[in-house]
Amino acid sequence: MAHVNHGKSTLADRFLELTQTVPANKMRPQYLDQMSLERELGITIKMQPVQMRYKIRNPKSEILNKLQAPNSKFQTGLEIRNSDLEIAGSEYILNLIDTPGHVDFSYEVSRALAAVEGVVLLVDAQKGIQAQTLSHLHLAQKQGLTTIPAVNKIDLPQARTIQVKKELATLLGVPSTEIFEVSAKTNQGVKSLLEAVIEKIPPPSFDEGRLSASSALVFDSLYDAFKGIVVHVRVFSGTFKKNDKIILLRGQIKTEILELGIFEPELKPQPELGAGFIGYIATGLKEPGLVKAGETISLLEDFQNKKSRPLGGYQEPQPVVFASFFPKDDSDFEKLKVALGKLKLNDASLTYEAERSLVLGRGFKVGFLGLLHLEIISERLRREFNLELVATTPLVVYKIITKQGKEETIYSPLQLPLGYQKILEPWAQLEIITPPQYLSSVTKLVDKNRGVVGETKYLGSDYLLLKAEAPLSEVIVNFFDQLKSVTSGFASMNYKVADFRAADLVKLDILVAGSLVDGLSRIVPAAKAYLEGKRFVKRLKELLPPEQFNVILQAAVDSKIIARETIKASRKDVTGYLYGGDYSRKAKLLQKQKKGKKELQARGKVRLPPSVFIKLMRVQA
Ligand SMILES: Nc1nc2c(ncn2[C@@H]2O[C@H](COP(=O)(O)OP(=O)(O)O)[C@@H](O)[C@H]2O)c(=O)[nH]1
Ligand SMILES: [Mg+2]
Repeated sequence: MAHVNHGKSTLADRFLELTQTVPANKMRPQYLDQMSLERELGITIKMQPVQMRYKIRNPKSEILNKLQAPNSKFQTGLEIRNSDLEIAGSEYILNLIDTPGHVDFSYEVSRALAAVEGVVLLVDAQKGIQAQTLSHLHLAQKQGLTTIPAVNKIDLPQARTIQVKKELATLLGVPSTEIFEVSAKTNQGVKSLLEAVIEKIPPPSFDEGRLSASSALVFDSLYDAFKGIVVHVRVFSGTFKKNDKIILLRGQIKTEILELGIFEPELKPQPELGAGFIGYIATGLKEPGLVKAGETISLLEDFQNKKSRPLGGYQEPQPVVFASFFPKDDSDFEKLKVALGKLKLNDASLTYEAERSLVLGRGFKVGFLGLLHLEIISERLRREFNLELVATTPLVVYKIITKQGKEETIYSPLQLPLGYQKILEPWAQLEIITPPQYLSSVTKLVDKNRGVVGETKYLGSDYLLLKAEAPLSEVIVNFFDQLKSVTSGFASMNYKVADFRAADLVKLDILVAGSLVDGLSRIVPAAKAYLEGKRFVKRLKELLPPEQFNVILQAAVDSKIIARETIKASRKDVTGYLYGGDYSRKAKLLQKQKKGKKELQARGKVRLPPSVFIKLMRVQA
């Protein structure tokens, strides 16, 4: 695990080569980024498990001792006994999960951590400790996982290897000498790091008493047209075989194992999956809603003998931003419903609920962990499910105190009643890591976004950890980009939602061709409403394609117009293909065009794709 871009997927490549998991002719950079979207964006979105085998030629005595622990039977058919360890060249099975590093995908990281014994914490030798280095480390420490710290990219001319090692050592409270130095590019130090994983991370241990009560934790899943729901599991106890009857303990769903196996990283069928293994189980279940991340799978037999106990499971993540998705074609509603169900299997952080809009028809209100998450989901719906969508402006959740003094949650500005006492908005706690020379710029930025700066702490001599609080709506929109720009790209940040606070907020409406576009309304600070409205219609003008008529764009607060722009008509020459003669046909066509324009104008219906909304959200404040 690491902050985004510190080299996790590239280091995984070297491990795959070293262990000959992927043949040389099939190797490509960031091999574990299997989705086309990941490859295009150059970032990891999904965690990806893979099983590797590695032989140590000259095992160190230390390793031998570790493995002599009782019950370290971690491979079916391979029992580690003292005699095995005496022969040089013991083979080890390693289950690796490559994780994403972007803050929007932290839920992926936390689910992966529940399936493993330890982590490699990677830090870029040039960039040093960044926000997700800290937040992920905290997650691993909470799980009590063994952490192996390593500095990556030591080949870079700008590498600050010595300092970064010191920073990491201070953070972890260990001597600098315990920090590994690697280059995932040149392969330097990679072998020692892999061997350290074997040496330092304990093999899976099993509680003898539970060996018979089979249990496997579902940490992820995907939908396959033939195999149904394929769950990704970490087996904690017992052994699962093909055709075994199983039960999902929380959902109380019974089924049979169609197929099971390991990740290479492609699915590779196996006869069985034993305790300690990470692998997949094809359940044959076709209803996507049946399986949730955090489920425990047990053999039906154990359940009937009352031996099965559910494993810890996961906390559901809290969405921070909501947008509504409507199919462009109303008849695609069912298709969208099925698509969201299938996507949720593969993205446990997704939440959604059916919704109806007067203008946009039937759709879903969808919750996301951030704007990048929103962007990824709308893109996956388009690519993987062939859906053309219309979306509403992404918004954080607000609360209002009604006239009667009751507290209500508002997911969309349209839900704002005419009268209310006050609006409360969510606030976020921020952790910003920045070189000290940018402290005043960062403070100014927090201030400009209605936030307040808290305590600061040095992490080594080159970096400061700054705590701050700010309204969530400011944080999710463009705070991060601004932070990057005022610190020349050096700062990073992490945030979590804290509480709700009262603020002077108003509803800003957008009218296109005279009628309100219900998906474009937003809640904004009263003091910023005028400027925001002006910017919004201006940006909208740039984003919308011209129609055959003049389109007037307006912004309004409390039914008062505060800004206006016009998109000039682009008159399509519908008669162009008619040469001379036949005047009456020409006239007819012109007549038809006029009528079409009128209809369009009357309906004022301008449908916006999700990409336009996401761009609108990125308007610089
Ligand atoms: N110079 C150098 N570049 C590296 C090294 N490791 C990774 N990179 C580059 O850093 C970028 C991010 O790598 P990636 O593996 O996708 O990072 P991830 O987001 O942590 O998975 C890519 O352009 C890699 O080629 C390294 O050891 N040295
Ligand atoms: Mg990656």
